[in-house]
Amino acid sequence: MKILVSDNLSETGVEILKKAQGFEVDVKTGLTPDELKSIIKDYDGLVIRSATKVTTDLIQAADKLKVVGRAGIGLDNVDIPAASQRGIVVMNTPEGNTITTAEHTISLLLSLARKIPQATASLKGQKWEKKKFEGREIFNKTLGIIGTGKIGSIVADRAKGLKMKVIAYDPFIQPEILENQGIEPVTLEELYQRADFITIHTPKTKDTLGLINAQAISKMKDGVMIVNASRGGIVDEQALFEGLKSGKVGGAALDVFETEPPGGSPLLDLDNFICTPHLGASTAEAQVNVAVAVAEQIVDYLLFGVIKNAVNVPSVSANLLERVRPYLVLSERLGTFQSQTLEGGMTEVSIEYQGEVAGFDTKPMTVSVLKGLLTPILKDVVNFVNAPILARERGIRVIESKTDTADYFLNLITLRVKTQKMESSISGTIFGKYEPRIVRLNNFRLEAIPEGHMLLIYNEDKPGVIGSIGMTLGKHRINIERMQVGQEKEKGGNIILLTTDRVIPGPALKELISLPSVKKALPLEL
Ligand code: 9EZ
Repeated sequence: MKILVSDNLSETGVEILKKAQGFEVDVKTGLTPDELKSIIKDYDGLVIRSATKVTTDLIQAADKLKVVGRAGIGLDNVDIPAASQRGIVVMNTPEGNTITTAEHTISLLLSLARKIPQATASLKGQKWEKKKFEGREIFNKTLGIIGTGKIGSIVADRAKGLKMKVIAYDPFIQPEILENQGIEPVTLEELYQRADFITIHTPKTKDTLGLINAQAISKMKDGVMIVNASRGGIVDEQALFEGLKSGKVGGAALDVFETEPPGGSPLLDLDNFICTPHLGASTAEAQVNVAVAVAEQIVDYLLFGVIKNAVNVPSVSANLLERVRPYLVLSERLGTFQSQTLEGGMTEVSIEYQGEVAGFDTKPMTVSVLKGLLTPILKDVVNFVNAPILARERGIRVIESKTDTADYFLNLITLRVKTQKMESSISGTIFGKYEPRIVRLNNFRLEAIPEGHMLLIYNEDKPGVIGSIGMTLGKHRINIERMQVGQEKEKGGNIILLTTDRVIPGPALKELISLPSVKKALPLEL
């Protein structure tokens, strides 16, 4: 087995690979895309961090490649669908650097409160400015945490150790789960009103991009201090600049930026702004953790066929995989589709398997459903191993049922999801041997291919609506590839499901929603 390590990997990880039976390991970092492409054909495994770009082009040339392992979490640099198409397993290490990132957040919080970076710079400039650097205590202050997954929870625990009062908002975690961790669950509005310090620990999603904007800041306490060591762009840098300049925001610490490095950002000139160059996950311990994890995972897969933390392959034995793959694909797509139509955090997911599919072990399909449901909200941390754990940690009840026959279909998978705000159901089937189809959405019968860029429109049943939608999309040069129209009987409205040739840009979506008969338009990425 030949393994290429193409980004800097802690030596401990390289050693694990070298010691594995029959492994030959090359470490070649800093290759250009062309150099990498010219040598990749000989390798069975590729180990990367964030620098190597695993593109379709590279994958085309990778004749023997079976696995790509990312030491760390983010997979922005890997074309996952292209890898899946060639049966290449993509793995990451979602747990190796949570503590490190939480600790960095606490470091930034205390540095901000005590102006340590500014005071260091002053003293190194031969000054002794005691008055200027008077700080603030954090004892008894309220910390507002947005997003309480793995990292946010550890931040909460550490902050409680420092005797802060911890309140948190996470739309996808049941309030009782936060209460059990000694965290007071609050709405986002209340968090803004009460927090002396605010820290963000969410992935970057369509809901969190620009979350901390001018409007959000205007709701916060005067002098609030803001920390972001999650993802760049969740804090709107222009709005933050204005808040810091006016004094509304007392101080801010960013580890991540809209563009990295942030170049000429005016934030860098402000006295009450401190920062680090995306160091959240950068400790010796975390780098060893992720290197060891990725090395062990690659060895386990290539020598023993055991898949851990894969983002594109469920854990199923190879011979069974052939037969159940269509159902695994269908399950994941149904979950991904439905997740993007939901409002409110999920409280219950019930999955019904009917017909032929009920004859298989359905556990992997349930895992696929959960991975599909969670990925749009939690992004790269979700994989085919931890999806059920992540669901349980969020207080989501999962119920499975099976019946041997399905009305009208040879096989049918139905998801019924309850959230704090709504209930929704979706059904899908496999046509022929391999073709996944969505056949029902609540009371709407349809036959849609769950793939690509889709748009779900709820509209009033009136003449001319479809025309106006087509015109609007056409004006923005968006081509409609497929279209389904139907009535949702109980709600008396119409539903249109479109597949478009590309992602619908914000302005086009705004225009669609403002059309007189359009009630709702949800873009869905499958
Ligand atoms: C937070 C969120 C969404 C959010 C998204 C995810 C954990 N988490 N939190 C505030 N995945 C909207 C507003």
